[in-house]
Amino acid sequence: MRNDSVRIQLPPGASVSKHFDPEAFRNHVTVEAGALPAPPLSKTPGGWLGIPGLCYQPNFLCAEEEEDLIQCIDAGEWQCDLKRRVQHYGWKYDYEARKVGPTTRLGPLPDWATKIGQRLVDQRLLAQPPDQVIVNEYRERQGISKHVDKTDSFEDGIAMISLAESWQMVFRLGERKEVGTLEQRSVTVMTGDSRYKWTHEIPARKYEPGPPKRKRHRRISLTFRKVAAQGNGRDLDLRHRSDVARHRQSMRRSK
Ligand SMILES: O=C(O)CCC(=O)C(=O)O
Repeated sequence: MRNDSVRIQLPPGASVSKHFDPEAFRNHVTVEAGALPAPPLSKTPGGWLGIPGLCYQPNFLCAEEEEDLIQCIDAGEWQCDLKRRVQHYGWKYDYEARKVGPTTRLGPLPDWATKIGQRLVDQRLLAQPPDQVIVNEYRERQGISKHVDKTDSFEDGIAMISLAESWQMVFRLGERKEVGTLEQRSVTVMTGDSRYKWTHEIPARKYEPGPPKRKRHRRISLTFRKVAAQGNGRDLDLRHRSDVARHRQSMRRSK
């Protein structure tokens, strides 16, 4: 038997029809059964595309799971006040005020989102269970402009799952530009520099460059986040840094 294979002996006449999920089995053995310490947080060495803190994992979902998820999402209610359609779960993100707040709590995540959130934690892709999900639907030319997810609304660790089509995402920091294809069924996780220093965007265009060049139809992304606790360390740190800057400025003025 190879190291990465499992042999199960069945009684004569028995057959297995259930899909065997090797990743879930590995997690059961290494995490739930407690026989071995939990594996370290999955990280692409040096970061995917050379971006520190960026992690990419193809085939996070199987084709059947992807299909089921698209069905669940299409049965949900789309919000149509942006160019692209969105759905919010857990907490509503207020695009005008550009934040989540105590009044924007929607309730617990639906089952499908809780299960995926748990898998992200089990696979050490996220450090804590997410409590907010935004579903984005992009059709043809639609995209999302470059941005950093709000640091005062969301914690470190943001997971983006891609469904239906494989489209490129562009990451930028100053003069640097990196482009990666988010394949359908993959997950991309931003932590550290990739989450706080780099911007990310989905270009608005009709075709994916390829090769082969492909006409875009529809991509759905599921973004999993943890809403930041009020006054968490990072907020205080940012406040502290601006206080320091203000203090330095007033010292310069008083000289
Ligand atoms: O489409 C994606 O995968 C990313 C979406 C995104 O950047 C966002 O919701 O802030």
